[in-house]
Amino acid sequence: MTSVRVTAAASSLIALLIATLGACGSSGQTGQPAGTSVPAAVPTAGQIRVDPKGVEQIWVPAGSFKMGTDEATIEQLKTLDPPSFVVSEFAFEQPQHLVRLTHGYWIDRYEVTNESFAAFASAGGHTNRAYWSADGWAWLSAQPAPGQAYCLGDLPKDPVRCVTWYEAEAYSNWRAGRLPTEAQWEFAARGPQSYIYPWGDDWDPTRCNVVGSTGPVPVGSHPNGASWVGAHDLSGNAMEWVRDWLGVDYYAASPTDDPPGPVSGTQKVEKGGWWGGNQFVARSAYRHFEDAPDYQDVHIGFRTVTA
Ligand SMILES: [Ca+2]
Repeated sequence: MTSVRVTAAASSLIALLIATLGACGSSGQTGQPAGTSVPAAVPTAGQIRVDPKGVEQIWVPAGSFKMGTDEATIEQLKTLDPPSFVVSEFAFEQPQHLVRLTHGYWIDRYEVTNESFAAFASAGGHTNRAYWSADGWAWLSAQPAPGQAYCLGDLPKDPVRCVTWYEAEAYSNWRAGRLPTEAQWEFAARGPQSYIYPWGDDWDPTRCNVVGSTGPVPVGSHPNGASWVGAHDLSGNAMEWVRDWLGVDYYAASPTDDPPGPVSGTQKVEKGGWWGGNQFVARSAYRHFEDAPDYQDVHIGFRTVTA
């Protein structure tokens, strides 16, 4: 009988130790007190998910890179006979400066498609005030017939274009996201190595829909041009609205951490170059910004970021 009592006591002690060790292990791994919910694991770079609207997104982890272009690279580019309008814009890529994205984020794997933008419109995107900023709603209310404009190339999987920055903003709100900041967009394209192009430092016209192109192509048509995290068409196809206002001197005073762009302005930055462009505008540091947020044309689309 004695031996039985000892065994039972030992069993209870062992069970208690196991339970205690288990609780300690859980707390040590998650930083959460025992008994609280365990947070989801942090995604890995390039991890793919499908968001609630059915759009594929890629995880970009927190990290640092060199934003903009250094003087030596610009001098080298000038030897390649760039168009005069590009030469005049080089200065806005300077000075190259360190930027740190302190939080990871989900960015669309592809440019927003006609198909996805049509879903936004069908869901009342142009009638639901909740999706629109005050300026965006004022723009929309002044339109004779709100809705998606016809645009050259209207296949469902083509990138949506002929959309204003305001519409891109409203669509992103419908997705429970935002337009990427310029820094988020550029980091998704260049990565910690700060590559010149999404695939590396050497120009390769076969990796993007840019040179000699007469129109958009379905998103993802150039998989060998994907960036370090696997985001497609960051170079070419549709040029992409980003969240930032134009600030020609902003890089000189940009904060290192999560630069949001100037607080106000009249024009928005556009990234990645366009179909029919050239190797200079297809660089990830290139900044095209002559367009107000109510501008639209056949070259300009966007993608969305979700925290
Ligand atoms: Ca693009």
